[in-house]
Amino acid sequence: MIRVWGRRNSLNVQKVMWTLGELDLDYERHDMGGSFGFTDAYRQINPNSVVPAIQDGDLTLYESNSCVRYLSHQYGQGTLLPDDVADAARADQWMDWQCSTLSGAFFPIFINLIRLPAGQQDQGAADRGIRQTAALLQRLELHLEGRDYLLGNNLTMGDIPLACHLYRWFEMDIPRPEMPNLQRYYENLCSRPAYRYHVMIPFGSNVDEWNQEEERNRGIQ
Ligand SMILES: N[C@@H](CCC(=O)N[C@@H](CS)C(=O)NCC(=O)O)C(=O)O
Repeated sequence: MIRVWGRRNSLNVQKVMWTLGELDLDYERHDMGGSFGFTDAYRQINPNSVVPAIQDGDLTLYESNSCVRYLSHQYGQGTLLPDDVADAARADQWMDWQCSTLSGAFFPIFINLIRLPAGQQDQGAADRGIRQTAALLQRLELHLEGRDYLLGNNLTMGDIPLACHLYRWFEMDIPRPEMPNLQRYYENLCSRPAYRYHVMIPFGSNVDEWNQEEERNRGIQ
């Protein structure tokens, strides 16, 4: 039984939950972070006071992409973790691109349009984020030509971090340039039950609705 700490509406927690869902693993999720706060016991596991963290046997681990990688290596050889070493490296590359590049462009959009109260929002920062994210996604658009997923025909761990952003990108009330390959990729993701269950969780259109959704998801496994 794998334990996960983290609120259900956190993008970084969703990476881990979706991985568990794809691998059909048993888990127990404990609400942590956001309106649930952080317990001292949790801070012993993740002293950074962010979510997620996981425990599998003797191993406790934080950093969402490391958790996705661990679960894929341990339980997803030949599925989420490609057998071929070069393909595994390509999957790693996309995971790193998400946290080194995409995440920084996307963060100001979500923070300023959803998470902050109206008086504290910085529309200029959100607009810059929208432009930068669209430019980055344009690279994906080119890459996805002729591919169903980032590495080809099958979902791998390389898709997971990045695709968690796409639900928000496609569902937010923001301008989006037309990107047919990205749209097709998103539809492939939406056809996966584990993506729908763990990632496609409504986030509302402002911080009050966000908080209501967070509460609505309390305790849901
Ligand atoms: N690099 C870390 C970042 C974790 C992170 O920033 N998590 C956010 C949620 S997505 C968090 O814990 N925020 C504070 C909170 O939820 O209280 C990871 O990928 O795990």
